[in-house]
Amino acid sequence: EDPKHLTYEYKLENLEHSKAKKLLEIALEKKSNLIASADVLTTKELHEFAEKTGPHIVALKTHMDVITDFDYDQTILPLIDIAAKHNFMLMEDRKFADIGNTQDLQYSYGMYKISNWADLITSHVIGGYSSLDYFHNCGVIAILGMSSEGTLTDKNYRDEATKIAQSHPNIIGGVAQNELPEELLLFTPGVNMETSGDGKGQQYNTPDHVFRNLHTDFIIVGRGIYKAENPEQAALSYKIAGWEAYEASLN
Ligand code: 5BU
Repeated sequence: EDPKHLTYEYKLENLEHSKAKKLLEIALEKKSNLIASADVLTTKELHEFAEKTGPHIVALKTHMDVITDFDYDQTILPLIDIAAKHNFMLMEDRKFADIGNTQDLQYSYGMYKISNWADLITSHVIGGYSSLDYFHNCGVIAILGMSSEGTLTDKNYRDEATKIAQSHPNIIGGVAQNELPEELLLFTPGVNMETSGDGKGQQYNTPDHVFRNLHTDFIIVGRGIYKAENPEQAALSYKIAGWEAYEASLN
């Protein structure tokens, strides 16, 4: 009988994209499926958060445009070193949503120069298949479904967006709140073990729920970690909870 949830080993063998393989290798090595979302406001907090959570995560997800003192050399270069030291990938949650030419410019230019350092980026697929052609050297994670109350990503949208994600070679997976075809890695934000919402539309589930019911591959946790009294301990707790939920979902 087929297991309910495919293993990381199976996906590592069957997925082609080098960034997908790398992510799965780190997951197996660290026994972690945790991506920490570093939604902090300063370079210092970002680096401290990366140092503390680094040993426990497969990737650090950023919104670089909220860093108030962003400076490429001061913010990005040390972060690259921290990521190398603790062996995690860098995921910029940029959520591109434009025509191909503009996305090409936003990806490589401006002050963030995302293409220089991001292993993974998020992008809407609202601009259509060819809008995704310019994301070279990174793994693209398509926004297929959102976690927020009242999102417009209804079934019809998700189905059409998923078809683009399945067929585009730059795309390694999707952000969604539903199960995806096996050739796409599933990344699920809206994970928190303490609360069911944030009063601003965010809707939370537990790690257990998202592995058992959605067969997710990676959980994304922000405030559950960076707002915790002890973020390092919280990262470890989410790492353990995520891995146990993954193992339980295999049976
Ligand atoms: P939180 O603090 O765990 O709620 O943070 C969740 C993060 O995931 C935050 O950076 C969001 O921008 C991101 N996110 C999300 O919460 N839901 C979605 O559907 C997508 C991204 Br897409």
